[in-house]
Amino acid sequence: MFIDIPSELEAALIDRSLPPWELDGSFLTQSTMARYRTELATTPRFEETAATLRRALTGEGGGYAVLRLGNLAKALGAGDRFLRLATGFAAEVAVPFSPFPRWPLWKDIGVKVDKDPGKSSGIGYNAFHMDLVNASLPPDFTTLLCVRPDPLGGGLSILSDAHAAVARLSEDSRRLLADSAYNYGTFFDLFGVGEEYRPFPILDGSGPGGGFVRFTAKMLERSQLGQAHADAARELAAELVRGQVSFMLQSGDYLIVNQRRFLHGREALHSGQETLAASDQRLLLQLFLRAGAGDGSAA
Ligand SMILES: O=C(O)CCC(=O)C(=O)O
Ligand SMILES: [Fe+2]
Repeated sequence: MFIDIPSELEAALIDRSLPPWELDGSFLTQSTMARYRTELATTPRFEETAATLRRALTGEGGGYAVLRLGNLAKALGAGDRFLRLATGFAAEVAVPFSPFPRWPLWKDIGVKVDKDPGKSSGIGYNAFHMDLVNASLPPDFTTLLCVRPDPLGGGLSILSDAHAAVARLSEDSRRLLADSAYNYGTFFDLFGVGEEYRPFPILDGSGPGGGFVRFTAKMLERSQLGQAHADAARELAAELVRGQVSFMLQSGDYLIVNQRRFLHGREALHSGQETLAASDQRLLLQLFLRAGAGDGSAA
């Protein structure tokens, strides 16, 4: 699931400068998509690398990938030129968009020592979840570009195959998870992700978001749930941990997760975050992708 960029492709990409992207509402425009594709398609081995990426995300047994863009980040810095290349790779998978109208296309996930430690940019354990879990149409893919890992050595990324975890549960638990008995968080001012979904079933194979295991372990502590439904959700959380893989994102690593297949999270950052200057703290950039109809990524 780790994909290296062939060195001749790296060399060509370092010489290439993609134009700024344009947005149509919260989505990257078709003309930016076409322009990036045309530019990148002429670089050596780009098409095969993009195909490898798509296969890792949507092929048999796949569901996430880490594209290793570290050499490009080193050569270009983590500024606009590098972000345009990362956006170009993302656009080979699906359409980049921002569900948050007030945020730029790439949203910072830094370190906030005063925030709820279990939430995005908090310093604690970020339990298994899907992003925008309480939207009727969550992003098909969530992507995280690592600008800087935790210099103190914490913050392993965790991934788990959601459907494999569900398959290990008892039929009783699965029946409970299919009830519209779950809720999480608030919902306001979001674009491109449908309506608020509350309450929702965790297993909803038939709805507009068919195929999602609509789950966040954060609901176990932060939402009011009935006893039996909470127990089933806790079993699912435990199975996700049992099946997890973990790895450290390095500078320039680009993690892409197919939210219809895998759930993600992050181990706690190392203690001592408050002693670091903001410019040294871990920094990721987040981007979401919407699959088009019939491109196979919804499978
Ligand atoms: O910090 C991380 O590695 C993951 C963050 C995350 O999953 C989120 O903000 O939704
Ligand atoms: Fe997340």
